[in-house]
Parts: sequence; structure tokens; C-alpha cells
Amino acid sequence: MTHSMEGVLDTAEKISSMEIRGAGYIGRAAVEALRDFALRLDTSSLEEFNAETRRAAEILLKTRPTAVSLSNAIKMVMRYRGEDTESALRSLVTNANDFVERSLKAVEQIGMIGSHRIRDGDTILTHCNSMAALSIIETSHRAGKDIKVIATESRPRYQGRLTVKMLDQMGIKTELIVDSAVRSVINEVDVVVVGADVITVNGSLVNKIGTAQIALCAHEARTSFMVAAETYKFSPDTIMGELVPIEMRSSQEVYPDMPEMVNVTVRNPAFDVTPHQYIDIICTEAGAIPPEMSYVIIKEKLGWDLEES
Ligand code: RUB
Repeated sequence: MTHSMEGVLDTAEKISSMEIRGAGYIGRAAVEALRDFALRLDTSSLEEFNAETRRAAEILLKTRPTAVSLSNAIKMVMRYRGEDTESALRSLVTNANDFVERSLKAVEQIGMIGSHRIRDGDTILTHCNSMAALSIIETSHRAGKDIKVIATESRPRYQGRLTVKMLDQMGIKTELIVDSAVRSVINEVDVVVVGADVITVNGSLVNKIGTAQIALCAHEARTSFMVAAETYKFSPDTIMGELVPIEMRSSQEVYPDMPEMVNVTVRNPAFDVTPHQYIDIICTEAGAIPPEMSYVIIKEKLGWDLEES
């Protein structure tokens, strides 16, 4: 091939290895890599331009299977139109820049909308490391509410350590707990706030492994469970009845120096499914919705139609 895929392959590797992680970051990084690749393409053939950008898009799409932000973001960019390479490139770059801009703005809007549900004196429990969830927490803190956060470690990759570092920098009182301590602290928690990798058409949530257990625990304790999700985290494919693929990661992440054993294997699913019955509200940039309204978001905000699926 004449064109260098170096930048695309580099970003793809960073997403696979989780150097770039979190559904929002993944979507933006993929879109930027695709845009930069298109900008470097040196061709006057529209056919070649289309084929090359499609090839790059496919490489990026294969990096992590669960986060729908990746495929939604790439689909939005690949909806470019043009009669020649110049206009096609212009359209692709505009789509990419629009996505990044709207995605960053969405995180801010979710923070503002979600913060209305946080009261002065609340204790919030969060899991993993979600920019959208943290935006709600930070906006509440900035509004002068006296809040405390309990953050889980989020084994095996310990994204909770990133979360507590960020909360510390925001000046928010935070307590770190092991994942299995959730039941022990849930009665002190007023609201659980988590991010999303996918929201399905029936309003169920796919997020970091352990989220479903926390939701079950919150449900039993009558503690509110709030999800922070940009509209591009909603999955159009689920309207077609498709199930969300759950990424299985290496056993090394769970047990790095595992001694040799004959009868033991390690299972390491990266995400789990929280049924919509356990979710009180989903905060999107288009408003705070009950999970049952997810279909409307997919239809109206993602411009989904049958032909595209
Ligand atoms: C990250 C994770 C986050 C969501 C939302 O998983 O489950 O809760 O991606 O994050 P991983 P954000 O670390 O495996 O990517 O709100 O930042 O998009």
C-alpha cells in the first residue's frame, strides 16, 4: 500500500492495550486518528480515498469490541460526502472535528444536568473511571455542595486509582475501597454514579465489570443508581436484536505470575450488563431520561435508520 497506516496502527495499539481507555476517550482518539490519516492521504482518486479511509476505520473498529462509542463515532465520520477527494476530505474533517467538539461539550452538559440530582451533604459511590460520571461529581462540588465520594478500586486494572487521583486534584474528600466492600458501605451512600460503555435499546447498561453487582446492592438498599452517558453510548445495533459483545481480556491482568496448574483457568470479562430495572436515571447531554426512553435517543439523536444497520 502506498499510504502509511502508522498513526492509525499506533492509536489502535494504544486502545487495545488500554493506554487510551474509557469509552469517550476511545471514540475521540479513533476519530482523530482517522481524520489525521485522511489528511495525509495523497491521492486524487475518490475511489482510493474511500477504500483507504474504510481500511483505516476497520483497523480502529477492531481494537475493543464492547464500547459502542467507537463504532458510533467512526460511523459519524464515515458519513462524509464529496464528488472529489478534496470535498470528501473536507467533509470527513468537519465530521471528525464536530464529533470531538460535541463529545467534549456533552461531558460538560451531563455534569450540569446530573449535578441537579446531587444534594448538599450527599455521599456518592462511583466505579471505574468515567469522565462523564466525574463531570457530575465535579460540577456538584463546584456548585458548592458538600459531597464525599467512595470509589472502588475496579480490579483487575485499578481504574479506581485514576479516579481517586482526579478527585483529589478537584479537592473532593474521597475514600478508596476494594470492590468487594460495596455491600459494607452501601447504607452510607446516597447515590451511585457510573459511566457507560453501552446503553441498549431497552435501557440496560453495559459498563465496567462489577457495575451490575453494585446496582443489585444499591437496589436492595434503596440507594439511587444514576448513569452518565453521552448519546453516542447508545447502541443502534441493539434495535436489530443484537447482543452487546462482552470483551474478554487476558488472564495476565487477573493473575500475572500464576503458577502452573492443571485444572484452573482464569476468566476475565471486562464488562457486565446491568438490567434497566436497577437504573433510576440516565443523564445524557439531551436531558435526564428514564432507561425506558433509550429507544427515543437511538431513533432521534443518533439518526438511526434500518438501512444503516
Ligand atoms: C471504562 C468504563 C467507563 C466507561 C465510561 O472501561 O467502564 O465507565 O467507559 O467512561 P475501560 P467515560 O477502562 O475498560 O475502558 O465516561 O470516560 O466515557
